[in-house]
Amino acid sequence: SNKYKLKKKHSLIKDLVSPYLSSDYKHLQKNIAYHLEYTLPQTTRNLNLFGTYLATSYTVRDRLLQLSHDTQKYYTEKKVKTACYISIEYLMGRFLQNAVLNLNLEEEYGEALAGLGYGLEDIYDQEQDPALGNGGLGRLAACFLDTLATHNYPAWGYGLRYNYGLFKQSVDVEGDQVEKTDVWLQFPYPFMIENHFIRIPIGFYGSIETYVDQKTKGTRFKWHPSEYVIAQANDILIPGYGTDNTNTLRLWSCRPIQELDFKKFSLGDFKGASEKRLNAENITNVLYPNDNEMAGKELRFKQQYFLVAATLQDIIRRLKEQKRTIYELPDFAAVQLNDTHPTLAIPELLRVLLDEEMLTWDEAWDITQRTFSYTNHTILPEALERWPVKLISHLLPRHMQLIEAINWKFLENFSENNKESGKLRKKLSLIENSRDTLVRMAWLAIVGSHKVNGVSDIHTNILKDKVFKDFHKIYPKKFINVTNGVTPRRWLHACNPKLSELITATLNSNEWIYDLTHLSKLREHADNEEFQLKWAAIKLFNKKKLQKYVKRELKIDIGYKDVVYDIQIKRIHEYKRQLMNIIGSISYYSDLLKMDPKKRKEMPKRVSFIAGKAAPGYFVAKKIIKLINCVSKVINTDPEIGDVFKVIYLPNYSVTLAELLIPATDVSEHISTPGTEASGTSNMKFVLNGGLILGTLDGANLEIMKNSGEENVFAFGITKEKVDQVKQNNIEKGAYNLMDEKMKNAINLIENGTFGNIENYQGLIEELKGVDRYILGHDFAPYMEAMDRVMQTYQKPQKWWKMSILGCAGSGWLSSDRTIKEYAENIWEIKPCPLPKIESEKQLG
Ligand code: T68
Repeated sequence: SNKYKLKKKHSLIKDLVSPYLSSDYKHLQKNIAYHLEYTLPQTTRNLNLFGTYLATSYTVRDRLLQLSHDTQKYYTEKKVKTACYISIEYLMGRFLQNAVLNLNLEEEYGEALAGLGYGLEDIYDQEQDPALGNGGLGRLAACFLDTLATHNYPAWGYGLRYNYGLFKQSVDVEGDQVEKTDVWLQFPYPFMIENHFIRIPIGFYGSIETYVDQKTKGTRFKWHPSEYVIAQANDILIPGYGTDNTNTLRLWSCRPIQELDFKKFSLGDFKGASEKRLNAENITNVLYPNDNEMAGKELRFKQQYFLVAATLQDIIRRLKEQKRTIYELPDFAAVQLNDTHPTLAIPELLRVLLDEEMLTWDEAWDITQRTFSYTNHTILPEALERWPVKLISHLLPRHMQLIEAINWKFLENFSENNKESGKLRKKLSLIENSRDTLVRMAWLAIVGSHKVNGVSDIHTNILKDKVFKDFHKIYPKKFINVTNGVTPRRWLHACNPKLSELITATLNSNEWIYDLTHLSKLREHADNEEFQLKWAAIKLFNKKKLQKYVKRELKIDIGYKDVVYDIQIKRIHEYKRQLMNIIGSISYYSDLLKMDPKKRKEMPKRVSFIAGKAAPGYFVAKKIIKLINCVSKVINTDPEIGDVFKVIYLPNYSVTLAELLIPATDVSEHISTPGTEASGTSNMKFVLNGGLILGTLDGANLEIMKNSGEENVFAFGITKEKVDQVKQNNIEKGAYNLMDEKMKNAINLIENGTFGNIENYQGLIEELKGVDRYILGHDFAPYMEAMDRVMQTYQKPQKWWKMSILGCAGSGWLSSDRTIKEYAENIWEIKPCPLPKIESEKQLG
């Protein structure tokens, strides 16, 4: 039979390729040479670092392809339930090192490349970061993918392949942020594989046809889009650490239905001939560069629909390929909505089930709710998505109709009879009647999902008690907490190899790499002087690496021995309070200047690093960057200060830069106004690498304090419950009147022009003196006091390193492995499905 022949062909091909993929170093070398010779266009020119990086990457990709084929085949045989993570952003970071480590081929590749005259590190360094995300939300998705593969969960990631990632940032002579397009695809990216077999048509605009279903005599609807584009699949294969399971991240790029309009072309209208192509390509052209803010642009809305429509068709196609019925969808796939950006998946699935599969409303709604779940990442009102009804009706008329139907059926449960329930209906309505009529996407996501989760304890409580209070009353069981986590593979094992080695040697096992709870055994070494010295020596080594980078890139000389490296790295946002940090530096600078020179020289030394991008349209954030740079210039060139204190702004923050900074950090700042940072995830990465936290009672800081011990965190400031009162006082009495004297003095220095023209900072200062929404004035004194504690503690090495070790020892629960286990068990109901070991020669080292 045909089936038999196909099976035979499969095994024939496998037999033919498997010797090719053997992984001793000689073989790898042959494979690299093969790709240099036959895959790249010109061997003579490719015999350089970059060409060798490409060829090496192709050999890794070959191996991943085979593992991925085996994985998909095995999952299909086992009829497993799959998690599908839909996210409009993935902040993956570099791929090559991660893949080589996860495949456990570092030694072999090192040897193979050495034989060709190259160092593995230099080859790794050739790769560009694919910057298809903004910040925490996108990076979380990337950590989840690593964990899902490592722990053998059947899972898919779905996202968009933007032509241009997040902009590249530099700083001009005036200290302003300059944005440049990130053309990451100008060179081949070997780890992304265009899948020519998966091309899916996506409709927009058009009209709705109404007709009577002859069988049921009920009314049915059909959407006739007036425009189509194609969703083209681009696959990135995600290897797990120490396992053969290799999952897929499928990124859609938008193509036109027709590449060129020949009619227009032959009439000489060359521009018109390509118009449709350009319009289509536009959809996946750029990543919107906002973090924690809604960009209310039509093109963004199109991106969102394009992503979910392609993804759902892909999932349903795979379901049907397995000869399963549409009723089985919730047992086939658990679809997670990463924030509200993919919420249109809810009306889209409903449309497919009603208009194409011809299910009844009740059947379709039941399947929809059982399929989806939704993660909220922010409570900032400016970030909660609301889209105009007018815009939705125009672009997706049938979806708007369905959203109205969902709303109507949902509100039916709440009578209109009295004033109270009338008020409640208004609050619960998916459609808001303000100046514009708007759809509240979070409301839609809550109603259409079976589970809604926040990303830290405090954040989930705020969702339940405040932001989604009325929904929580109606569906108390729907809301759960799943605290974020980070992958220990990238964020310790790969980025801090020396610490990784020390931990493995101390615990006598490398099991911690995939079961991080083993770190707790480091506790017994926390007081051990010899161990402390080793631990401290590694920090010093990592600091030296950073010091060299600063010298090379910024031409600034900083010390690293007996100098505290204090770091705040994250997107620039008012709520994250980088402004408080830099005003703190101004204040400290002014204190230093007032000191007796002899005493000043003896002060403990500190370098304060700040890095992070501002959204190009976020005027205030850009002014904060300018202030940081201008302050840095004054302090760093002041001969009175010398090496006692330096302020360094590092441009173009990225995953790769974070991998250099985090292992080199003594203390990191997570100083958001209580109640504003949903979780934060870099705080977790620092603790994992023996960095201490200087932080507010916000987000995951609180849980870190609980698990690593309060005494091992430099915490300061008020609880979130007290914030409203402080804000109220600011409004009533004027923030300036309540402001700390030292902060007033620092602001005075800005105003008298010490850091350049005051006009630049007028807006920043007016806000601080007026309402001060993020209560910097109130928190300034405790912040400075906490920094002082940091500096004092650093003078007592035994105490410091003990804190550092205990922090790390208590960070087992910070692994995204723990997070994903909770998603798998409490939301998705999926189980690990490891490939049998026989299928590969690879063993864990
Ligand atoms: C972050 N959110 C949270 N948003 O700020 C952070 N927003 O506390 C949390 O740890 C992290 O998510 C993971 O849960 C974001 O990063 C965005 O990037 C974003 C992007 C587009 C629109 C709105």
